[in-house]
Amino acid sequence: MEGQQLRRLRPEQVNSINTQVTSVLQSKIKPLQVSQAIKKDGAVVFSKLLDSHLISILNKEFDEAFNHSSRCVSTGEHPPGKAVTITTQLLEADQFPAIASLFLNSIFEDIADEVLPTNSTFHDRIALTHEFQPTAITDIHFDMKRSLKCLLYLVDTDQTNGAFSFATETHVENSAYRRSFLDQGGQLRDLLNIASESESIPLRTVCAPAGTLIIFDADVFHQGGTLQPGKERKVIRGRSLFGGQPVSSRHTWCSRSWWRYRMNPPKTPTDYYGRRSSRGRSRAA
Ligand SMILES: O=C(O)CCC(=O)C(=O)O
Ligand SMILES: [Fe+2]
Repeated sequence: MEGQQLRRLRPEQVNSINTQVTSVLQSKIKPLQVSQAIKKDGAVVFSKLLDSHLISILNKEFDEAFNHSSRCVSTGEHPPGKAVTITTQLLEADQFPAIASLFLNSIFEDIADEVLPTNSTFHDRIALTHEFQPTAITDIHFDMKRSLKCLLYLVDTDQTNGAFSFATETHVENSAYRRSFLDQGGQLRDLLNIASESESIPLRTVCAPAGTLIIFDADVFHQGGTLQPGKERKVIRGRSLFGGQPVSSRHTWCSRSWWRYRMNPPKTPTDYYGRRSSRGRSRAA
């Protein structure tokens, strides 16, 4: 990556940021209640969880991740704008202290353990995205792999700059569909995870100030909204991946599961084909 070396902070600066973040989280988030709400509704929104002081530190670190080089940061494809990923295992103690204290906080790990009980990975990669193209960020979809995500708005976000939306409680049917599809030998890449345009999905749009955090089961139908010309959005998101699912999206050629799939393909309920399509066959999500 182009750019100067990442600015290093003194240990006392790092500690002070860590203390501020932890005290906000501990005062505002009760992991058990939050986990129960996510299991029931599919998502929880903490409007303006962080104050403007922390938000400005996070914005500074966000910009540094895009403009400075570091071993733990890699650049990715993101057609609505640009994206980088922080690999948390490679993070050093003085790098991105606000992002690290927030997204690696044990409060979120407790929630992930409760919602995704089987060997889930916890925020091993943190994605930073900056959207600025006048386009839809995603279709209405649920993720191919079962996961729990924490998504933070770094700027005020509404319908004009890609606000995130979700459809309460839809994770229940979507999870059951994936489970049955995989139990019958289906390949993840064939999962029908995009809602058809003809189906009306009752989305709740999160129009909210910078500092708002959304924790969602990515099996709930959700969508990144559309940006109007000249508008931008900045978000940071951590992902915990459920351990009890295939690591690869297709069966290995001629493996037992591949033969099983060829001889006896999964029976997707017929009405599903009208209502859903697969990521591969739809506009990029
Ligand atoms: O960027 C968004 O608002 C949606 C992102 C999304 O679909 C996801 O993180 O799974
Ligand atoms: Fe998604």
